[in-house]
Amino acid sequence: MMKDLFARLNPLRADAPAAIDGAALDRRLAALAQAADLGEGRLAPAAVEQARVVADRAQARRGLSEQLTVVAFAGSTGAGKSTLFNSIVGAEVAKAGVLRPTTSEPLAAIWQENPETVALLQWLGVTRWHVVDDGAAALADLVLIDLPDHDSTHSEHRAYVDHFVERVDLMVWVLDPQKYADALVHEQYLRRFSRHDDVTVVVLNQVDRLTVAEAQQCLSHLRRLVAEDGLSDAVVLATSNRSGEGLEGLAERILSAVTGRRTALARSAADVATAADNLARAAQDPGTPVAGSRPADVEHLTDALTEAAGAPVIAAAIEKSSRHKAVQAVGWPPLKWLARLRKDPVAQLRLERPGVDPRLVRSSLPSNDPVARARANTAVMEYADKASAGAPQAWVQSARAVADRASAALTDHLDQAVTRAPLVPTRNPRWWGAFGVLQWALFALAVAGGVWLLALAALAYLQFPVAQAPTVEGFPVPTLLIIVGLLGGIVLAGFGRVLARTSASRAARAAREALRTEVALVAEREIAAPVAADLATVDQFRDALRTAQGG
Ligand SMILES: Nc1nc2c(ncn2[C@@H]2O[C@H](COP(=O)(O)OP(=O)(O)OP(=O)(O)O)[C@@H](O)[C@H]2O)c(=O)[nH]1
Ligand SMILES: [Mg+2]
Repeated sequence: MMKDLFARLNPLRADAPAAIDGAALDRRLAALAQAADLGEGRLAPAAVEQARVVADRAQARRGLSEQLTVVAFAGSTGAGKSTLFNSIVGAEVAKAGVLRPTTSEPLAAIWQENPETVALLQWLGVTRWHVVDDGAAALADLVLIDLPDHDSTHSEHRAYVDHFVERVDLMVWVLDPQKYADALVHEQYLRRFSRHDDVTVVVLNQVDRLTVAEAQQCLSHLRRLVAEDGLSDAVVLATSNRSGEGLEGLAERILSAVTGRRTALARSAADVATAADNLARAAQDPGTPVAGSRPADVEHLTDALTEAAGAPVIAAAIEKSSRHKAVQAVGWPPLKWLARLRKDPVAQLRLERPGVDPRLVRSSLPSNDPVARARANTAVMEYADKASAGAPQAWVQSARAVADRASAALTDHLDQAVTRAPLVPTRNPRWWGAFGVLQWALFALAVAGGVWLLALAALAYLQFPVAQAPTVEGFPVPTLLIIVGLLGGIVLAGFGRVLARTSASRAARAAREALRTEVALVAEREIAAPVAADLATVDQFRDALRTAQGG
């Protein structure tokens, strides 16, 4: 029967099931392996593991003869797999019967027994095979397998199906009019292989038991179900072993799979694409562009870290210290010593350590305190979330993990930024010197006036004839000297205070800027750069998946 069936067919009419060659499959396999590597630690381990298993299996199939095409009949018990197998082989090779289930082990039919065929059978796990010797040269490269039922009461039958469904090149699902809509075959098998249109055939067998109208109805319902399973391009045929209907169509499909010599490649390509789909699903990729490192976000992060590094405390200390020193410099000379009694807040914070390696010292700053640390962490996490916006969920998580790891050492880095930054002004404002000189001059005037008056009083007391002190507008000059000296000193001190306040807030601003410059380097190096490096792999992952999916 086999000979008759295939003799009528013209193998040249047979098209290759998919336009894929070995080099293209190798590229897709490499892309899948790369995507799995990039997913490692980011995606659910099962998805990564599954991708690797698929890649390994496809690689193993690549190493076996791709000239040979493995076609298997699977389906529910009693659907007629073994009978169909015999019809195709053209001999009673497989046992078919009324006792359910009949077939309990896979059985292969081969048309040439050579080392390649045997190696392939061994890899498939087939232990029983029949060598057909009917001279059908067109089928020399076919390995046909009859499987046990997938819906068996015997669990090992289902285990066989699960094993073979992952390995054979072309799956032929044989269903019968009673059970073709069973959820089991659709949900547990066909749906899982929605990428496998090219290498899946669904057969509605035993149509001789239906009227022509019923057969039409069943077939179109089955076509709909198969399309809903995602296999809209899969071939769906009606057959009967009794009437012979549809057997030629099935034989033709099998022949085209064999002569096209692309079925093994197409099957592996479909597996690779499915594994890539699963990786994409595991990554929860919205497919939107990744925000990445945006200058405004880095600025925002830098601001937050500058605050966390203690900018408010430092600025306040610098301001206070600057005012304090200004008062010392321009204050009224007799009272200067009072200012010296107060402690310099800059010294208290240990901000001034000329010539000391900043890596070796710690400041006594609030970056060490838990609130500042928490604030820095929040800012870092916010940054990671902003940068990873649009990325697959798996990368949103990994960017957070990268940022979290970076945060651990952040306190130290911020503290070093504080010690590195030139916070304390190295030079005092010039006007301090001028004011100081002026203060001393005014004080000297007052002292001179006082001494002059005392001298006059002493001379008068000692009854010396004393000339009147010179006057200006009726005021004696020594008295004027005292008044001008004292008043001038007080006014100058007051004026100095006002100026000191302005220059102190300038010094505070400069300190804040200097700190921010150092913190910006920390933010870039410790946070933005590692997060960006992590997110750079999103494009690689997406490209790899696209390649693996055949896009
Ligand atoms: N009417 C009709 N009966 C068929 C057809 N194909 C097979 N049968 C009969 O259906 C019964 C089961 O056939 P098998 O080929 O053993 O079925 P199977 O799918 O291999 O069953 P298991 O090995 O148990 O999974 C047998 O009695 C066959 O003669 C068909 O096209 N039409
Ligand atoms: Mg059987």
